[in-house]
Amino acid sequence: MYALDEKKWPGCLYHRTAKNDVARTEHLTYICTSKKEDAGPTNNWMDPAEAYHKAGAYFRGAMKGRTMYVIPFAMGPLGSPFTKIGIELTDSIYVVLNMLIMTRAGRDVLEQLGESDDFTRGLHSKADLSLEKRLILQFPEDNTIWSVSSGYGGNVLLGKKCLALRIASWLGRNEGWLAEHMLIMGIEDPRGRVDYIAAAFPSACGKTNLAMLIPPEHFRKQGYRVWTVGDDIAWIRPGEDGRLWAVNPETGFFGVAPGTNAHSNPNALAMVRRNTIFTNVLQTADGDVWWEDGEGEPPAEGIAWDGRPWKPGLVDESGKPVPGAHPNSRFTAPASQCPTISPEWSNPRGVPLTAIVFGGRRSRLAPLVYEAFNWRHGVYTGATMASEITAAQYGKQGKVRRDPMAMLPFCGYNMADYFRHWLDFGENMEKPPGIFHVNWFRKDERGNYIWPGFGENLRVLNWIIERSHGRASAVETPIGFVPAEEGLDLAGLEISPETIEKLFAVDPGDWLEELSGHRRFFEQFGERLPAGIREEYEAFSERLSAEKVGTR
Ligand code: SAT
Ligand code: MN
Repeated sequence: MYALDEKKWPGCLYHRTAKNDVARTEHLTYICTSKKEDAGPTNNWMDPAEAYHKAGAYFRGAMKGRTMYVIPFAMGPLGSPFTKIGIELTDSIYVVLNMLIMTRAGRDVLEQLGESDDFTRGLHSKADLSLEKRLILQFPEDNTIWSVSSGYGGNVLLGKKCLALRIASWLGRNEGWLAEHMLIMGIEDPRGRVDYIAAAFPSACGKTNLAMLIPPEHFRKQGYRVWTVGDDIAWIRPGEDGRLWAVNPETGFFGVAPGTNAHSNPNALAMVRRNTIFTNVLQTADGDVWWEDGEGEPPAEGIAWDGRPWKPGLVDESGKPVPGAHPNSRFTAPASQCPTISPEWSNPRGVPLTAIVFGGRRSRLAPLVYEAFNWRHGVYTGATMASEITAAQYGKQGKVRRDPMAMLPFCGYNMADYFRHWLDFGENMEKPPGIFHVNWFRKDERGNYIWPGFGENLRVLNWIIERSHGRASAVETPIGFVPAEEGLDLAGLEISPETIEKLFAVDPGDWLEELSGHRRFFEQFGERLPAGIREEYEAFSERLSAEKVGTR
């Protein structure tokens, strides 16, 4: 790890991973349960005994001559009913420094734990960093995580995806709560009333930007403010008042650097000015960093993420531009440095949720926003989420993959049981929040995005909040309620009526095709798929066939 220029980047460090180790490796990630069916068809499964044996061989002697660090850490504020404790053993100083930003780590945690053995056991070694010996293993029955031969973020910061999502989703099912891949944000209206929203999007779909959104002029003038609570993970529990309450179990942001600029996310830029770790961005000899689609001109020369010399305009043999920063390069920054961090962000009670939002990248099909008819239909909407693949996942970029609740790579048990847990969860709730679906990424025939996105997304969130309080008007379509004309506040935005029409179009033909995708996805769960999901599928199919024209 390198220290960056103290004047320009006080307290900041640079780190470069191995070239084969730049994103989570989902194909090497396993849920290790005694019964294969408990991991379900969407997870890789390995028998626990075999997994311990196989990884044990890779771990044997792997830390020889290295320093082993012991990291006691808490996910969630200490003393909160939400909080879970973990201990990670690692031979990577990069892991230690990141965990110190991303989690509450240190002596307090050990004191809180006392004699109890109720903690997640995490073991990590970089070993030889080879793909052949890389395994990311979750043992939910043993509350244990083993990760070997990687040094990349989500593979090795065991508090994050491994504990706070995979293991926690399992614990949540047993204990009656939800561990979700969701940002949490507060929207304050001119009267000072704050509504909190939790929103699930797959990795690299703009969760960090949305959580730190700056209201457009039109809203700022009226006194609207946005508060950031979390950008990646939400733990959600029913409160005594019948509402749902959520905490962000993390204490930092591990965000994608490329594309972070003064337009997309000025708050993130301000946040990463100090005490931040940069991974795989472009580095310069004089201790500066840069990334594509960031701020300022690229430096005249630098060292690319892969350690090779880099210059602006560099192309490969086929003439393709060579980026200086890896598309999945990251910053790790303390949440407390975010200018919009919510005063409630580490409240042990969490924050009450007004609405739950699902979203993905769909160039076609999904309108800008729609509201599910009720909780059960909302669960169906989340269960059928899909998104085009980004640089955060291994696979062909741009291809649509089904990613229920953005949890496909993170659900620590059979996804059919996860759907059932969600359905049951809503049964006993007095005041279930509304469930919505958004798509900022719709394109026109020429492939251009038709919604400006970024700060303007507040207009959509505002409709969601108004709707949740029974105020905004909507029109019923087969997929749910879309804003009525005049429903969405578009004041001060230059957007043509035709574009609006396109943004909200619901094409029954496209949706019928989508429906067969739902069926194919659900088939893999066989008998285990809950009846509630089946019934929603049938109801949706009927609504679609009854529909002649689908737009408002
Ligand atoms: O999994 S990471 O924590 O590295 C980031 C992500 O994919 O969301
Ligand atoms: Mn994520």
